[in-house]
Amino acid sequence: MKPDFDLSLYLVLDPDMCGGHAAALRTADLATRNGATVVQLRAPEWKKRAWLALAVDLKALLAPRGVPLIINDHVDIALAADADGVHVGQKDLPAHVVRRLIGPNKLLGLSTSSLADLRGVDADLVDYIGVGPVYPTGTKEDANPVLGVVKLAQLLVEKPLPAVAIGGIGIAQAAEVIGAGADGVAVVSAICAATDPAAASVQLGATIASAREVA
Ligand code: TZP
Repeated sequence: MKPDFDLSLYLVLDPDMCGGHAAALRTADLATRNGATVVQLRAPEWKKRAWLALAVDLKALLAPRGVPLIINDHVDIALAADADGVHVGQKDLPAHVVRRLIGPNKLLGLSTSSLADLRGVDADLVDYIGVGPVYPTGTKEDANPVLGVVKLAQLLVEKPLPAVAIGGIGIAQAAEVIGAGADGVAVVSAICAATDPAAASVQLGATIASAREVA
């Protein structure tokens, strides 16, 4: 069976930004004890052996907490670590291929950044979408053009699936993207580069929860 998932506070874990394998595990531990609801491992600069070692450790940490572990892009690592799902971009393997490889019981997320991307989502194959970048970000060098919150809201009207907003989101932006219709907030630097990842997670989680009450 597919795991339940709650997109509210979606941590995209960049182990280099955290300070390496051990520091990334610690960040994931602190974040998920303090409100993060999903962890995606994304290590664009890492060799697969290192990805796998961290993915296995993350799975052992997160599974008892019921927090899904998603692997960015690499289906083989997701399967080898028995992660809960895979997240792909528009230029990665197509959703129908990933779904065939991972089977029916794992989560599949897809990045989108335009109306054309949204309209291309097959909601029978994909479980959730990422939408962004909403704001300027220094984390992803090849990020698409910034959408801004008005365009985000326009795109989210068309969302075929639960959607998490990403790109340049911190505590100051979280309420705005929830108000624009996002089901959750995906962050890299707001937690991985925080001096206190636990406090950052608590503040993000509280901001998202109160924004939802008024949305
Ligand atoms: N995809 C779109 S923007 C982005 C990704 C992975 C990076 C977001 O990082 P940050 O630090 O939360 O702006």
